[in-house]
Amino acid sequence: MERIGRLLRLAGLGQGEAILIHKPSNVFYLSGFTGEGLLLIAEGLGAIVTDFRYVEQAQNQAPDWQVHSISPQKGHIKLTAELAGQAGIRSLLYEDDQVTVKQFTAMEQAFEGSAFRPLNQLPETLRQVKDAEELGHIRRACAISCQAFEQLLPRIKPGMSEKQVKHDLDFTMLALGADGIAFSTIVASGPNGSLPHAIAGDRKLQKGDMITFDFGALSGGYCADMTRTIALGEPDPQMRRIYDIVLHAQQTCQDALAPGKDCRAIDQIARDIIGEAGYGECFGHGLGHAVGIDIHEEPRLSQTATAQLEPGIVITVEPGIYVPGLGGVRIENSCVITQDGVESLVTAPRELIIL
Ligand SMILES: [Mn+2]
Repeated sequence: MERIGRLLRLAGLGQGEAILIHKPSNVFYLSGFTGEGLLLIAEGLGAIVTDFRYVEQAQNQAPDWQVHSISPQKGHIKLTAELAGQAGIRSLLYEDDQVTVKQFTAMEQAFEGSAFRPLNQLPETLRQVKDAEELGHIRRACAISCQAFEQLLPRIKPGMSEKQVKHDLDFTMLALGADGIAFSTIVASGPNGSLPHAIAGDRKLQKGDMITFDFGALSGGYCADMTRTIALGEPDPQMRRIYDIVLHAQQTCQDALAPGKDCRAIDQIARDIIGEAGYGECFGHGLGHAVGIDIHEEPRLSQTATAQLEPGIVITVEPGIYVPGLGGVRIENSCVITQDGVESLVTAPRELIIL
């Protein structure tokens, strides 16, 4: 319940005010509950509203919380409104980036006479700085990902399809103890590498291909995120040069991470390196994003970022160059900001591997 205390302090809730949580990642972060349902939180009140399927699970995962089960006559919103009424709640903070218009209409009816205002992503603000337990999960997810990649490499052969390689990598992560896959694994070979979010398909690997792998294991509810680009046989000279530019950008930006650093300035370092090498137009996405329960969290390293780094933030550094018709290169580490600098949780080598 320590996270609830911090949330209540951050929100500065007064008498008769409560917080409603619908977003699954926030439900998990605040309560530990991984099933479907919502949270009603106020001073001295922590309630999970769920259905029959999850009652026992909620009691086990969130032993300090009241667990309430809906019925055919009383759905999530009606039951929550009843609990709020009993607690004297007249004002609610809700997730306006999650609740649907339909749900909000039902809330206004059920919580008759209550005032609603946006929660403004306060749980996500708390989630930016990871505690020791969270870092342990992300560290393990990254270690599994690196180990799986190392095991996969000798099995990659010309003639395999991107899909076959993807399934092998996913299976290897699971066999090594991952609870799941953090997001759909990207395997992009040859010219497909110019698509930053390519979908692994039936294209067969050929000698001379560069292949980009963007993947991560899930462990304890937390994501790893890493990208490596390798060559299957001697690559095209231009691709080799592109690799060296991206590697230089990745290393320079990662080394620049430290508490107090400006997220926008870090992104600019990559943009300057890639721009000066003549590929500015071929790097169209942000340099990185925080990672945790969700694969994409705040803060970001981007041209519009306003945040500064602080210890405990886990953030990716993933510059890339994408040339339509030719291919692409991206190299990505998930890094934790430490008291005086940075540590990469991804330990796989970044230098070009030629199979
Ligand atoms: Mn990423």
